[in-house]
Amino acid sequence: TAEREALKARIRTLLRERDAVMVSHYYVHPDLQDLAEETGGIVSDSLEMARFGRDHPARTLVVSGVRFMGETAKILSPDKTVLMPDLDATCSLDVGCPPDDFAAFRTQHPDRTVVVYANTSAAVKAQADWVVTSSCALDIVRALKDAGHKILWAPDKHLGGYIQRETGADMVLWKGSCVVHDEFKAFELEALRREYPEAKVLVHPESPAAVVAQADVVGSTSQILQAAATLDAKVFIVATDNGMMHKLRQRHPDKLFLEAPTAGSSATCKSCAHCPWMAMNGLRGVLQVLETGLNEVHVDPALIPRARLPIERMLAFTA
Ligand code: CIZ
Ligand code: SF4
Repeated sequence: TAEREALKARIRTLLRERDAVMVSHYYVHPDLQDLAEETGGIVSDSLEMARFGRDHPARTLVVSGVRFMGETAKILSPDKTVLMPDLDATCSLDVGCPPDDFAAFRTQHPDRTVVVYANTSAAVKAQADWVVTSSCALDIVRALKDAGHKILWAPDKHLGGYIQRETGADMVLWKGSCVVHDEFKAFELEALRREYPEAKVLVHPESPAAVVAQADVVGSTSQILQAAATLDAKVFIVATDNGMMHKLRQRHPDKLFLEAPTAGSSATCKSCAHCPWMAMNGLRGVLQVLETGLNEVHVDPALIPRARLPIERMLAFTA
């Protein structure tokens, strides 16, 4: 619409004037994904968002995603200004892993190497040996296991369980979950697969084990994109936040992408898998923070050096 185009035009101008660049996650609204790419920013997963923000020369990063992504950007670039459309955009994994409770959990397992998922607060990252995202978690835990480490894992129990099954590593798991991926339903997925027997099934490992077990490819958002490009198939069933459908359909207009069924599936909403916090990001919010400088992400400076260490280990491991 005309209003959307006017918002985008204004944002483009302000990005230039403010020496700012947009960093968007695959799960946010398509407008924010496309605008980030058109203006020299990036749309990606949390690992590449972190790397891009660290390496880009712009003085201001506008992060469309959820709180932990803005915090990671700030931790890696404390001298940059990090703005987010809505500072209340959090994540059920972050909320479900309070720093004090996590410290107590760690104390019960002093002999274990602490590996935390990027979807955590700065105060939890500051207690970790390693930070991982879903695109590198498997490789990092496998390397740690091979080096003789026992693992303390937090917070996603499904991703942790998947890694445990794949690597055979000795892991104790925090029992958190993602409100979106936890809702994918194995029984309904079986039914959909019977309807589309030629479909390949792509599953994010934050999903329950019975859903992961039906996957042709288990992987992060970037790995799901890659599978859609490389697998010899025309139909895919995708179990991850449906924000992902935009990039999949944009890159492969000749292929059919079906959303894996969730508890909320119905005639009008076959799958209702969309993160309520990712949905808080919009063009209006981006424009507002560029105009006003409001919604700046702050991380306690006392936490930054310690939180930065395990993130930089991950970036070096995956470089
Ligand atoms: O579910 C999320 O928040 C994901 C997939 C984050 C990420 O690592 O990109
Ligand atoms: Fe967190 Fe799940 Fe939302 Fe990702 S999709 S930000 S893991 S609640």
